[in-house]
Amino acid sequence: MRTVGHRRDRPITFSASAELLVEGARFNDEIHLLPTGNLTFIPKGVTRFSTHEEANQDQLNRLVDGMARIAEERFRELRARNFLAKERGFTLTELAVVLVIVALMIGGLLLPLAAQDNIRRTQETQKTLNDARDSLLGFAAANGRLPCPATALSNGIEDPVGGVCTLFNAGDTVPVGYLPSATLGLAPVDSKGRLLDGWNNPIRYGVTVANSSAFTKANGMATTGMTSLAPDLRVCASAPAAAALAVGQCAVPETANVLAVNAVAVIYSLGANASVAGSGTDETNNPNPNATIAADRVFVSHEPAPVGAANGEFDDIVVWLSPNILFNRMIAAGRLP
Ligand SMILES: [Ca+2]
Ligand SMILES: [Ca+2]
Repeated sequence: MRTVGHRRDRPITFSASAELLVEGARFNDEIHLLPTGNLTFIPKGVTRFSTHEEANQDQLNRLVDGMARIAEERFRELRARNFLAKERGFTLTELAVVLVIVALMIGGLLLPLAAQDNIRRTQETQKTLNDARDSLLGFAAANGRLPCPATALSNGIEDPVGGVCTLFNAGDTVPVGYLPSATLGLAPVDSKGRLLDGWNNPIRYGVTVANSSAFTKANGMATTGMTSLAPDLRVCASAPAAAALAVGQCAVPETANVLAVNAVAVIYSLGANASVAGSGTDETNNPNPNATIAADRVFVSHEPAPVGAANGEFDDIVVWLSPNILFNRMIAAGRLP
């Protein structure tokens, strides 16, 4: 038998007196005042038991049930708090660190992508230029001459057809225009029929006027004869000094700074900087929209150089036609004796 508060045990009777009912109600109120807050786990009202043991057991059961319920509620509460702590996301500091890392990663990815793109365009352009050179050899084998350059208005057709080629600007001494893609049957071309490089800019073409334009006139090479033919286009390793440029050479004497002294034709792309550059010391030698030097027989070719290089930025891609390869093909085709 347990005593709760100052309750006096009373004998169990089967006829509830008013005094016992009052005592039961008072007992319930006392239970409600226990230090468990408002939760006593004992429901209000009067419950009848046969024995005190049964009453005590019921009280204990309700306490145990109640405490278990509280423990369960606390557990759920704690679990919810932990979940919120885990799911609350990033603080501003953490977010800033993450953003810096992401920016670094993107920067690291973009740079190689841009570089890769440039490499791809360069390789594409190199192949286009080589194909163009092959097509010139084929054209020469078939026609006994080389084509003149195209103009911006000639729709990819050489201008003029089979003769002394047009000089495009005042002061020019060599015809330098666009590769005559339509005459050669090359693609892809723009709306003006000009073969495009990897940056979608038209490819340029210059051809020698040596031997009174024998290389572009019908049967000019055969008539002049191999031993007399002296193509004169220069491809220099860098811009010639003024004295050399004045005589159309890479150097004086021409024993240095020279890649070719007898090119028949030069085919080139202005590179990625076509629209904005071309006036640097080296690029200005390859006629382009931004160059100021008239078209002459001197061209420059070397590895790309960045902005700020001694002779300025350089990204032109230049190939040229050797007279010996041309003669070889012409002989094979029966165009030269
Ligand atoms: Ca360029
Ligand atoms: Ca030049």
